[in-house]
Amino acid sequence: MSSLLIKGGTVVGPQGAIPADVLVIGEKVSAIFMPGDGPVEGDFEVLDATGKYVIPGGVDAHTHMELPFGGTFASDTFDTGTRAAAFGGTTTIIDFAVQRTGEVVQDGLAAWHAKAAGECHIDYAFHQILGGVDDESLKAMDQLVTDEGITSFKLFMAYPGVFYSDDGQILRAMQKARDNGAMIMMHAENGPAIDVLVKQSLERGETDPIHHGLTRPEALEAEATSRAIWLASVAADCPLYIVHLSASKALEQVAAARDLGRNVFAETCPQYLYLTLEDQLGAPGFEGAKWVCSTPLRSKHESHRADLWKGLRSNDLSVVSTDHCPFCFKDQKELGIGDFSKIPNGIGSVEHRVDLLYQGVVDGKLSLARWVETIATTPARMFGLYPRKGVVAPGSDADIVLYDPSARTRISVETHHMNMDHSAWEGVEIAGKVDTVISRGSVIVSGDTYHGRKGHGQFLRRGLSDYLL
Ligand code: DUC
Ligand code: ZN
Ligand code: ZN
Repeated sequence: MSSLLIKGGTVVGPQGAIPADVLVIGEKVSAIFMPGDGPVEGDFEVLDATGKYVIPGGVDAHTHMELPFGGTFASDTFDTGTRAAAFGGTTTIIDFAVQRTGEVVQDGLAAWHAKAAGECHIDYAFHQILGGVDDESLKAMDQLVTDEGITSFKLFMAYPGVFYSDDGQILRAMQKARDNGAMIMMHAENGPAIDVLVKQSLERGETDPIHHGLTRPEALEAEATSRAIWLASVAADCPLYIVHLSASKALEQVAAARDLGRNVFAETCPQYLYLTLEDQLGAPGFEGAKWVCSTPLRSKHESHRADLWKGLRSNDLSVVSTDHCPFCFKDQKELGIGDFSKIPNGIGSVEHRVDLLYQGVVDGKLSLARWVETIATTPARMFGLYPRKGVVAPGSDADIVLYDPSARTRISVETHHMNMDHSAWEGVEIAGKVDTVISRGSVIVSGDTYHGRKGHGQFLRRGLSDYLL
């Protein structure tokens, strides 16, 4: 069995930062020592972590590899997307298996297993999208929780005719989740109202990408968020997790529910912390298509970004995921030239989340401990992967990142590993860098060199969320 001694670094977890050495035996963390107290000789490789943070590998709880969407497919496969994730210090993804209306849930899940099996470079798990809530899919929810290790279900209040569920369907799924302990993940935007605004906008001849954002106003995210929270209360406080929260008023709804002690949680994504409606989505011509995603980027003239950072500090936002849903500009985003509503929705960031959030530490917006919590520990706990993932502790999987705060990262399409012909983060510089990435005891990235392999990643059956009352 191979062994590694990670020496001289600073181990960071939710409890803070402590200088310590970490012994890895096989695929697991075996022991943590006071600096220098570990074994001095033996059959192990020494990794010098002097000057580096030793953190748990990132857990990205929201990705969409190969998602069929808007007449095309998300451009990363499980192969390209998980390799890119590894380069960026993420060692676990939770992707979304899809059941479309009329399909059997288990068939949708089987299709996702077929896409991912043998292709992944890092460990992976699935949530299940329910595109049609009926007697059969409700029964399937129990089976997935009990037998398949799928313990969270995404519903959509948006996208009528595609993934949309009405309030009655949502309530039924929530009641089922209350019974079996699963988490309901909600895409909270009022889809029917958005469709009216989109139609009116197009009738006025407004076709540019910025109208994607203008027709998905904050009020329709806040209203849907509030409605989801009320529906969950009717379902006896069913666990509810709002995905890709982007707007201040939606966050207010989540914070109010949490103040009441409710089982309500939310994530945001790097794009909402940094990018804006005006500067990116409103870029000249069709350029803004690169930043078409839902929920949309919000106005820089309002307080969204500052409020989201505050929400991360206060734990009203518990997790940062990417909603990685990449589309190339050529032939994919271009499907929406002349009609913003036909631009495939999504931004690719799976490679950059750990770095982008570290920049929040550098900028004084997040503590080191909170960085690790939001990118690794909390997503692992939220979705039943803890303590196997999300922490550097004896017995946990040796998914470890050595992060170098004295190096720099410059993001560019020229250097990224995602299967995209552009970067939503082109030219962004981070005052830190992923140095070494270890997945289940194997060094898969060191510096800019890749040592991993397709097929190393294993499917993870998940338990119930740690946070349930
Ligand atoms: N939002 C996106 O931006 N892409 C995929 C689906 C979604 O909800
Ligand atoms: Zn969504
Ligand atoms: Zn998504």
